[in-house]
Amino acid sequence: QMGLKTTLLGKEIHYFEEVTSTNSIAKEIAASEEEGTLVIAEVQKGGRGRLGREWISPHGGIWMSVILKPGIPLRHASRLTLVAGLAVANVIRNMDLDARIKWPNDVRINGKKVCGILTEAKAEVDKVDYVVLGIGINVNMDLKDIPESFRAGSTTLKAELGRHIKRVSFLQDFLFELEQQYILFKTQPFSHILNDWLALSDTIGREVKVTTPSRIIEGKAVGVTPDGALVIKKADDTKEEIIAGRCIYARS
Ligand code: BT5
Repeated sequence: QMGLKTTLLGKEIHYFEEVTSTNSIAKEIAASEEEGTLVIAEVQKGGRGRLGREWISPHGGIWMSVILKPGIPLRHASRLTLVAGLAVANVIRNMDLDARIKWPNDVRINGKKVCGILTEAKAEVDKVDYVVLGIGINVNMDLKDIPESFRAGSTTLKAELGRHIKRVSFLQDFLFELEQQYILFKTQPFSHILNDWLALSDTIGREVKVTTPSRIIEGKAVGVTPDGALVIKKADDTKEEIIAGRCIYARS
């Protein structure tokens, strides 16, 4: 098809020039698709981040959603965010760039975001019917294609490497890596993946401020639970686990 090195991921690919959001399309078709189906688009007009935020998706990036059917409990779905972040970081590190992961879903180079991940799941009682793993990677865009308000915190692979990246071969390498990590996810204790993730994350040990829809928690990030929740030690020495939120590093 496009020279993929995978056996599961990308067996079926739905390719679009322009969509609202690949995650939205993937969710619409997920029930009738086999695991591994990919939705990919050149441009997203309504790319979504978490909690209603937008994801800028002009020409030159990789905007894709992977449909997975891991048959896991819903509370474990957020683990797949970590799996995807690890796979993205590994592939970028293979290009000699120092990619780091910021909890829960940002892959960054020199403190600038190059990739975001949006995991959405549908569950019957507690078991997931499907998980849609939405992955956006800034590959060949010019930084001027990113609105000024986001530009300072963003980067692209092209900007970091100073050259154009062949998106098809990048995608082949990424899908191969993601498939390897997904196989490990299904066959090994999650602690193995978590350890690899922790080794590439720059969040633990930092003073952070995490915003959730209901409140703001400040303190030191001291760990990640097996479900991917961030453990924060607050000023009064009590600990809190946060499963989802926006994390900002305090200056220090
Ligand atoms: C994310 O949300 O980082 C998840 C992004 C997921 C995008 C993929 S693309 C394929 C699939 N289809 C979709 O519709 N979505 C997925 P969050 O952590 O909420 O971060 C959003 C924030 O990142 C925004 O508020 C901006 O500050 C910043 N941002 C937006 N677009 C960006 C870009 N292209 N590069 C870097 N930062 C960006």
